[in-house]
Amino acid sequence: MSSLTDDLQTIQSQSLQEVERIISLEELETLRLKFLGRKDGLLTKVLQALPTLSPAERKDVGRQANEVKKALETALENRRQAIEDAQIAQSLAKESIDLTLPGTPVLRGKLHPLTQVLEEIVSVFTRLGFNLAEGPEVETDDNNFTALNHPPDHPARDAHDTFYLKDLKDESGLPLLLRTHTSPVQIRYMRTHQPPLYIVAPGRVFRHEAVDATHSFVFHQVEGLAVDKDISMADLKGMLTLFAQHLFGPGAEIRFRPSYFPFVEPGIEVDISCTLCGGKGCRVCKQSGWLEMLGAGLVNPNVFRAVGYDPRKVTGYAFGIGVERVAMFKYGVDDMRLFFDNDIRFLQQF
Ligand code: 2NM
Repeated sequence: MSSLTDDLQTIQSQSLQEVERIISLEELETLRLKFLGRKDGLLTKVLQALPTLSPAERKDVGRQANEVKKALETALENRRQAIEDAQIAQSLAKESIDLTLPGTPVLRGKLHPLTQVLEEIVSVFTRLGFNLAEGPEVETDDNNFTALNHPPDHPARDAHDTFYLKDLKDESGLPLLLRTHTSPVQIRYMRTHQPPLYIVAPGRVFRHEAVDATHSFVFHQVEGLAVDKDISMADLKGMLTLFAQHLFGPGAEIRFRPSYFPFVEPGIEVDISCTLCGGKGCRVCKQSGWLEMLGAGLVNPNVFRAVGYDPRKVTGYAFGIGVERVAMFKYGVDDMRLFFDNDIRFLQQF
């Protein structure tokens, strides 16, 4: 009897000591099995021996054994809790986020400067009530030239100026071409709509010419067209003044110079006062105080006849704006090719 009591005391002190040294949940389980395992546990064996004892001994040893068991179970549970707490604390320390570290930069895309300027020009007119009109880049000879009052021998029709798709023919057997302006969009629109009409036609156009600082074989235009009763040069001037002031500020002025385009009569070229230098003269306006900005005029009656309008009943104005040209003035860029190189260091500035 006293040997079992001694055993229990040894088990208690030994097991409680061992619990304190344990640092992992695996070791903890091994220890639990060593003392409390169902078959071979040291304490279990004592409990299994109880029936061989006399009733009096059984009571004493049984109570003592239960106390040792409770004490060990409590110690194991406390240790388990301590190990888990330590593990959580460790992983928190390892995974903690330093909110003072600089973030990873997120690269943001944006619209190409030419698209920004094109959309800005278009919005000046759409907010004044113009409708947006678009059309194909591959056009017929009629839409691009004939209906726009270009005679058969007009130099713009020369293969040195226009890209012809010589294997593709329209219904009259004439080769299709890459549009040289967005005016054919307006021809299509007039053929399918009746006046009054106010439209802007933005888009990409193509001319067969050498590339340099101020020319590209592909560029962008925004053309406008107003057809109504009694449209005059004064309406055109008012509209273009609003455009100039939007683009270059409320102090901007415009001036008209006579010029010639087959689809208008009279034709004019329009200068805008250079508000980059306040008209005093600078690098961008080449010291003149004026920027040559766009072409315009009153729609030639031949154009109206070509689309089935009666030129005795309606008049109209039209204008054509070069987007690259405007972007160069606006940003002081002196070489158009920069817009097409697409060097990210250039594009990021806009
Ligand atoms: C320009 C200059 C002058 C123009 C004319 C037309 C149309 F279709 F109505 F006849 N559209 N655009 C025009 C007139 C374009 O660009 C420099």
